[in-house]
Amino acid sequence: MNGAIPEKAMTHVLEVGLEYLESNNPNGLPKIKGYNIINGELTESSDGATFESSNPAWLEDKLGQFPLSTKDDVHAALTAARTAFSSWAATPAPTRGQIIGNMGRLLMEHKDAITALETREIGKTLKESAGSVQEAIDTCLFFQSEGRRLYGQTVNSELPDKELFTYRRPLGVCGIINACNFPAAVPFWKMIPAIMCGNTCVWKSPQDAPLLSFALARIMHEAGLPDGVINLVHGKGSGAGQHLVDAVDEGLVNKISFTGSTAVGKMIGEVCGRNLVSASLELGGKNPLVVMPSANLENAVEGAYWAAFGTAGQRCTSLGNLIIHKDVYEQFMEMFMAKVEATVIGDSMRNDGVLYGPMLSEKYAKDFLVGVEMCKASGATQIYGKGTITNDNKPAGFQGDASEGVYMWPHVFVDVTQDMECFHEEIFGPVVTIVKADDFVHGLALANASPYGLSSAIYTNDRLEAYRYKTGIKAGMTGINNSTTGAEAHLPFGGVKGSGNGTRESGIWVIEAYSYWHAVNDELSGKLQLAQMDVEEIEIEEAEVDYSSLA
Ligand code: UN1
Repeated sequence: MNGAIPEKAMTHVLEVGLEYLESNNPNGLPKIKGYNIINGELTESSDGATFESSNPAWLEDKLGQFPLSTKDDVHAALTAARTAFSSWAATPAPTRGQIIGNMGRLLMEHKDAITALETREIGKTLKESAGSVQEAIDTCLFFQSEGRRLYGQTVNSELPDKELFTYRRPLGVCGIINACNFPAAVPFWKMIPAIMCGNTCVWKSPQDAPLLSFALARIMHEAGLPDGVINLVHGKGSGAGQHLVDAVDEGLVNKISFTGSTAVGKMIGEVCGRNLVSASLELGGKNPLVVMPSANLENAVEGAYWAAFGTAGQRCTSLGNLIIHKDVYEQFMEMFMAKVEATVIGDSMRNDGVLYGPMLSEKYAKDFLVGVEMCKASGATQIYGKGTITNDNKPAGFQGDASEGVYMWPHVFVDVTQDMECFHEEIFGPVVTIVKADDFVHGLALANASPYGLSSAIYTNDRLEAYRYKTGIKAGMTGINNSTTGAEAHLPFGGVKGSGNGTRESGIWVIEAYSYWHAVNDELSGKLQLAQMDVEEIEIEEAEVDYSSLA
């Protein structure tokens, strides 16, 4: 080599800066050449194909160009993850935790830039993007010290001179597929505990947030992550993500963790099930929020409004069915609609006081409009909302030039009943379906009647009602006098029924999803002792006492 730097080393993720492409971006922001990161190296797709990422608040603003990964690319990433596994699994857990802590510290250092990038790529308000980045930081800080625990147990044996132990062991190669609505928080919810437990990952970035994912993966490497432990592949539609799922059938994946739609989650669950591969599935929600007469109505209106329209309704925890007790229905609706009509919508990069921005991408906008049509076809009464916001069709609070991005009106449907499709179906976007309840029992029954069971909430100042709701609702998460959204990074996150397969993200509970229990026994007696059979038996002795004489 005569001292020349081998070409491969020059493409290492840490050895090249960002590459800027020619762009006509109206806001003067750069367009980046994005790469897959496989075994620490920046790679293009094997056939050279690419796709672009656009700012949904300003579609002409192109953030970058990314590899449209092929099956070969996904397989190269899986091979890298498989190769890196044994040495990563053998790295002491506190050291793995230290690297995770470094990730959190780097994220703190770059928080403003990452926040702005998230807003530019998916249109969430700056405040909300900062929240999502903070959730990723919180996850790193939590799991940094979990690396110093990752406890197993010492268990007493039933035989003498024998010791029993339990150890948490990593599963192997994890396929990570997340939606784009929490593009910093959710992949960290998955990959941070995965690598803390000693697993390696192939991360398929969401098609609408490839630049943010690329930046995060680079930060992870800067933090000291060894090559091949997290491998990033970009892709679109049923491309790279499907190749990753197909690889389960080929025996190349030991775990899939997926956040997205229930339909895709069921497909992944089937593939994993037939291969006995563990799957974590965080799926849709039609989250109910019940308002009872004893509630502080102002507080309830605020919580319901935020749950329905914050993030433009694009959280899996967003409010679906708003269930209002008939005695406070009129009063609640008057206050609620006053807020809805005053909603400020726009690009938070350029306007202050925005409640929500554009849809996450054009694809989400298209799907949302199908959901609105479904509400109409269900027979619900539409009292607010006129579809896509345009310069000729915009609510009073819209800021800016609507033709630049993909913005939606807030939508409100009333007279919704349990027999309607819109009562049961999740609609990802700014819409709420409103149901009237006769009493608490009816309200709880309505809250339990959807096929989902992710988040739920009740506003009441009656402690017994709150208790009965908490114990009677079938959901993974419940807010009492709070909105349906806003789970914290150290509580178990996940759902029941159509919302998932019972696995949890976050906190200590997620560790179950990325490790298996290994039971070890150490026979010190120098002989074969048979469990159950060679155990000393203690006879129950015949007692002289006549207990019946005591009564
Ligand atoms: C999601 O929409 O997939 O509880 C995650 C919340 C957020 C996370 C939502 N902390 O709403």
